[in-house]
Amino acid sequence: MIPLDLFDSLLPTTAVVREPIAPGAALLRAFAHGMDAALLQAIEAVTAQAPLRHMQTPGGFTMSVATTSCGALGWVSDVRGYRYAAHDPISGVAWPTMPACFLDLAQRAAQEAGYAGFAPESCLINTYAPGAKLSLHQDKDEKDLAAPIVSVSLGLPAVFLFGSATRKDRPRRLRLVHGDVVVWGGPSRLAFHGVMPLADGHHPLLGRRRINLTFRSPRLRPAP
Ligand code: MD3
Ligand code: FE
Repeated sequence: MIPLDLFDSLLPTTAVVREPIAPGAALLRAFAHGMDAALLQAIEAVTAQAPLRHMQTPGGFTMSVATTSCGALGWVSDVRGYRYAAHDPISGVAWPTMPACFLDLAQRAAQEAGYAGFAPESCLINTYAPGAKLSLHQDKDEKDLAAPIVSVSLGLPAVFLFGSATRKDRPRRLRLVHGDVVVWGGPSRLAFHGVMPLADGHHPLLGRRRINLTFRSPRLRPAP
């Protein structure tokens, strides 16, 4: 009997394809690929406790993207503004704990992009049905701007827009597909970004939707 792993050392180790996309930002193509089923199962466990909902913007609009959160803090929006809260405003109880596979993925991706020691306290789960979009904005509700943001794309492909820290530069377009992970930090942390209306389609695992996981560290923590 020939052992199946006899030639393993002759094969190249599976390399992570890291594409620099802007100063401080890196695209890790297919980084979450092998974990997709585990991630989806964990997403379902979270949404069973804290259901997806269409939040109100402070300007009185209803978001086309459906959201929920897990971790110590969840991102919420209503007429009073955007903020992080320890409790789900629907149930009044703490957000579900962050699944271990979420934390593991976010930390490994951050490490791979050069941000060792990333400890996300919050994961926002954004769900896009066909037509849903996210207008150009900055993520600036977090006090710790030294911590990166890790974003995981699952399901239908999306056209992601990202510009500079001012609105005047025309944003670049980036197509993000199932399994792609982007780490945004350093000079790109305050870049304007958004998502074009989702094109209809069917994904073998997720069906007619896109799910984005956004890992953040909203609280200011003293440097180690
Ligand atoms: C670039 N979500 O929830 S995460 C958001 O696909 C949000 O649902 C998007 O933007 C989504 O706020 C994309 C990617 C992302 C997040 C933060 C960034 C890109 C960023 C901060 C600076 C630059
Ligand atoms: Fe954002």
